[in-house]
Amino acid sequence: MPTILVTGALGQIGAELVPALRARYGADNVIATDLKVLPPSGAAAIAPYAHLDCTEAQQLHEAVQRYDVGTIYHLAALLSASAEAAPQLAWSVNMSGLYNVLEVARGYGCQVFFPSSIGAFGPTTPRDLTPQVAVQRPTTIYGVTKVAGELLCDYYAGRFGIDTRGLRLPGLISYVAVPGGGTTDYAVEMFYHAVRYGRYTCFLSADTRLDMMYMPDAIAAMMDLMATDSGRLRYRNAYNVTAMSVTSAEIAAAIARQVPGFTVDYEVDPVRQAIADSWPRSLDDSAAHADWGFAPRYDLETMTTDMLARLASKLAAARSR
Ligand code: NAD
Ligand code: AKB
Repeated sequence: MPTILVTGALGQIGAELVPALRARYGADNVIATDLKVLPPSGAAAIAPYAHLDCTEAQQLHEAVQRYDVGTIYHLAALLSASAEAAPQLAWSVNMSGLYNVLEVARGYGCQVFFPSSIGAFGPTTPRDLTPQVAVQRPTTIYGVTKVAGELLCDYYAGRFGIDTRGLRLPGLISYVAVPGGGTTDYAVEMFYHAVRYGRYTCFLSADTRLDMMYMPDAIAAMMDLMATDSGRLRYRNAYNVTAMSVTSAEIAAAIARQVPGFTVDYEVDPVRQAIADSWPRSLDDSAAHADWGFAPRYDLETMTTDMLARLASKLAAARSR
């Protein structure tokens, strides 16, 4: 089978997507790549691994040629808070990276997965049950790169016949790798702090409501979308997907039901609060359900139970080393 290449593979999603792809398609058929240069022991632990800067077109061409790549999961990007702190770098990584991936896909006939985000919407979008097709005027550089990325994927599909597929992902909650500079990082931090300290200071207000999803559902959604018969896909830019629409206080309450005495206080960071306030409170993901059978398994309660159990054993194992 053609090889799968994952860019940005050492991040929050890649840390779980790569093992899942290897379990389904075989370890040797999935090449993990990232900007990070790993020591030989680190690279060996996740082999096959290659250093790859997606802003360097030549590196992508060489990797696709060397490994006979047929599918690219393009995860490399700066997330919303990091992007707002370095907008020029965000444009370069998020846009040049995607352009290089699409160009190499055009040259070698690769299928491409592009993760968009709830950040592709803005304050003029309807915030509740945001439709699949809606106004997209984001006010963050992250959102600008996500909308432009969606349009570019659409263009390459229509103009060159490239098999591009994408998801508008909500905030992802996971325990394997820590999140990499997003506005929704508080949702993950809350779980870590509950297990470690029994308390957390949240950088968004208690009533901030955003869409969230547990990582196993996100990984399944990406792989299911990529495996779907292409004739079923009405949208080539990105499908809305979500599992729960929750406030910070509701996540805190769900944790407190299982970690007695857990408390959260709130010290709002105006930059990240403004980003969150410009995003949808809930997405309408009926197109994903209808077109390719998207069906998340975890809600807030079941996710909380699993997250707390997995984190407790992970942190205990780390302490005993
Ligand atoms: P992350 O920040 O955890 O990981 C990104 C990875 O990209 C890092 O390992 C980083 O080293 C790498 N990288 C940065 N610049 C690079 C470059 N020039 N070349 C190659 N690699 C580079 O991000 P993530 O959470 O894993 O997100 C992956 C993708 O999913 C991103 O496009 C992000 O916008 C999107 N997304 C994530 C979430 C979420 O909650 N995690 C939600 C919506 C969308
Ligand atoms: C972020 O907060 O930047 C990401 C996202 C929702 O795109 N987690």
